Amino acid sequence: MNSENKASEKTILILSGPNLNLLGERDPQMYGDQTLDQHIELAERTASQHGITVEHLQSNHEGELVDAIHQAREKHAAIIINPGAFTHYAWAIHDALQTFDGPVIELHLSNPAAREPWRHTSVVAPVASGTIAGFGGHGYQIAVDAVSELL
Ligand code: CA2
Repeated sequence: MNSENKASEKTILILSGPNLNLLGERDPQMYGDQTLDQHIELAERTASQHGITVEHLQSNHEGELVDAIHQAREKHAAIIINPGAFTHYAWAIHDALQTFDGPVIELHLSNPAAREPWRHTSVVAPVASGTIAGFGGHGYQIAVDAVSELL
C-alpha cells in the first residue's frame, strides 16, 4: 500500500462472509440478536476513538471477497475478516490474505473450536495476525482495539 495513505488516513476493511447478512433474523442462541449493521456500528465507534475509519463489505460470494482483499492492498492498513463458513475451506481467501501486507484479524461471533469438528479447521488462521472468537458482538470492539495496537 501507499505509505502516505497508511500514515495519514488509517482506514481498515471489515469483511463479512456468507449468511452474516442474516444476523438478527435467525439463530440468536448461537450468534446473538444483533444485526450485522449493529456490529459494524460498534466497530466504527471503536475505530473513531483510535482515529481510524472503517469500510465494510458483506458478500455471499468467495470471489467478491477475494477481489476486495486485492483492492485493500492499495487502500487499507488492516483487514478484519469474519469469513463465515469460508473459514473452513476457502483456500482462495487464504491465498489472497497472504498477499496483504498489514495486520489481518480473523473474527468469529461463536467459538468454532467448541462446535462441530468440521469447524475446528481454519484455513484463514495461518495467514492471520490473530483470531478473536466466542465473544459475540463484543468481538468487533476487541478486533478494532487489536488492530489499533498493531498499526
Ligand atoms: O461464529 C462465526 O462468526 C462464524 O464465522 C459464523 C459462520 C460459521 O460457519 C463459522 O463456523 C463461524 C456462519 C455464519 C452464519 O450466519 C448466520 C446468521 C444468522 C442465521 C443463520 C446463520
